[in-house]
Amino acid sequence: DPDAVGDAVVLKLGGSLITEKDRPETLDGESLAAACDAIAGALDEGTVARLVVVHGGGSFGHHHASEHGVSTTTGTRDADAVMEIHGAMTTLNRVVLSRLQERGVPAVPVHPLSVSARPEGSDGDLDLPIASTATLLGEGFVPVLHGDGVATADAGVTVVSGDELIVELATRLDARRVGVCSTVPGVLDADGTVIPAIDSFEAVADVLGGSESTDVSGGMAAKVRELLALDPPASVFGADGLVSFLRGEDPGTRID
Ligand code: IP8
Repeated sequence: DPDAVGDAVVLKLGGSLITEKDRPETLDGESLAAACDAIAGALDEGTVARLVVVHGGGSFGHHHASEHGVSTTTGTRDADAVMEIHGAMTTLNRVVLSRLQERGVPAVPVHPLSVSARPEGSDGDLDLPIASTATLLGEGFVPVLHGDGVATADAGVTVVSGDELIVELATRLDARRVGVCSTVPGVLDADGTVIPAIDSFEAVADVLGGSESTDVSGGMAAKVRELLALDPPASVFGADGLVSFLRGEDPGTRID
């Protein structure tokens, strides 16, 4: 793949981490600042050379999506609804960008609604053209993508989650590592203890349950399944683990 960048790290900042999930369009400014400090520090130290950031929706995206009954599989043809979801997400994206930029991180936006689709015949799978992100990375920028609306054949506009985006990005960029930073310290077993490593779904299926989902993008079981299918190793960790992940360590749960 001529677009592959090879040594990129793909990092998701969960919506629950950077926003107050229960209050519409409310930021968790302290957690966002801490995450941006960790990112700026890693780029300064050179422990990460190329970084793509993806952030989730939290109380920005999910609030509007559920208000309009829109999910990753159910779409809308109402342009106002699309603009409410996309508008809230670009508002959050602008804040993330400016928090990164004020720490010297060369962060620039890539809006999924503008570049990707679930096209006819794709069975709902995401097509994410990678040229803009790959070229920005090659030129030294930190592309920042986000959960968004996405054009969907026969459904109008559905939601694309940050989790879908990191899977596509990691594959298309041939990334080195994937990190998922959220408010949970890792994948938890039945006692609430972090499982240090997962290398097969069968080993954890009982603990994770089937498909119970708490937001429009699906629960932990689906997340683990997708990260297992990826080529590069992935880590799921909490805010405390971000500095360590960016140093090349394996905080939380390593999924490989
Ligand atoms: O928080 C979904 O992204 P996620 C964003 O990564 C929207 O699931 C628009 C609801």
